Amino acid sequence: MRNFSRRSMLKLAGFGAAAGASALNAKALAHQDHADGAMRHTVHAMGAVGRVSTERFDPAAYLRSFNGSHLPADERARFYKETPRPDGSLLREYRIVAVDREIEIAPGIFFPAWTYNGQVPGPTLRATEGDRVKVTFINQGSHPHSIHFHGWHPPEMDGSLPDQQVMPGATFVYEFDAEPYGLHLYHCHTAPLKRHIHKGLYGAFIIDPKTPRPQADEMVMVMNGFDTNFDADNEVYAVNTVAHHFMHEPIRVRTNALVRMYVINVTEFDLINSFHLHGMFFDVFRTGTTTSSTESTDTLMLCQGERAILETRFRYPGGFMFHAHQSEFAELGWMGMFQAEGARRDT
Ligand SMILES: [Cu+2]
Repeated sequence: MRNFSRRSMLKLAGFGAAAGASALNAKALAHQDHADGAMRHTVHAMGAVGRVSTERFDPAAYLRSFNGSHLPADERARFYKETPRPDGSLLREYRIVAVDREIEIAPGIFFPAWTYNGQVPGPTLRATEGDRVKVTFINQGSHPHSIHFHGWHPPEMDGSLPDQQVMPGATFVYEFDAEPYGLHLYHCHTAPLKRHIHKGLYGAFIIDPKTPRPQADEMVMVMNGFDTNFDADNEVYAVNTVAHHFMHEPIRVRTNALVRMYVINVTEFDLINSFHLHGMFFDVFRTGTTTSSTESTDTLMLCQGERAILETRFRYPGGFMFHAHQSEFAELGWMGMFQAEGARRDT
């Protein structure tokens, strides 16, 4: 695998360099003459040049997949099963397998990942408060791993201590009640922790309140980064793993409809990450542990491991950019577009 520095990634992304210029369209390279004629500026295309194959992992399918809802029925049945319990709650059983797999994170850039069920992030797990969650974890990877869930659970289910590591070839069953409601995480908790998380062993764990949140168009956005040359610094950033994916394939939403984003920061090596949405404001439900919003903003800052539910309604049809407000992260892949369709909402 070739090594890429942050600078060479910036070049690949088409910023400030001629790299890949032949692939940029003429419109994007339109020149602007300044009044004094002394300076000529080039408007560069935004986003990586080329495309990442979505055959093995499609960030758009991941976006709206809960408990494997996008999978064919037989494939889903191998991963997830729900059984009603006498009190009206559900027993939710999952099968999660750790496997080493090379994944494509930007056009032609491959990363030797460690994955849950072959994907980064791992599948989104979703339960309702009071359900019983039972996860059979099988380690088929080359290193010891575990699953550490955020939320209430007894210490023996924590997956963090040395004697709780699951050796290659071994299996462990995690079982606990789903609480509290909110937007949580699961991730490997094997030392060195930052390496095990950064290699791709993480996923979203949503617990819905017993009285459900209002019907909405829901999506999961995991802010992640990849250190492709192992210098403890990320070269590629993304939402849902693939750099600039949603620049090429905008997230389609309807105007007026309630849009709910489950936003999680699992970026390693950078202390914070952020989510900025153009042209509107959104309501924030920090950690998802309230049903009334605590904040209205257009820029949300999240520390490592922090998450929030965001809700908004698109007022105008058209394209709206979203990206990290750390400009460098945006240029290295953490940037996307919404495409809103429908009638304009005049308020
Ligand atoms: Cu691990």
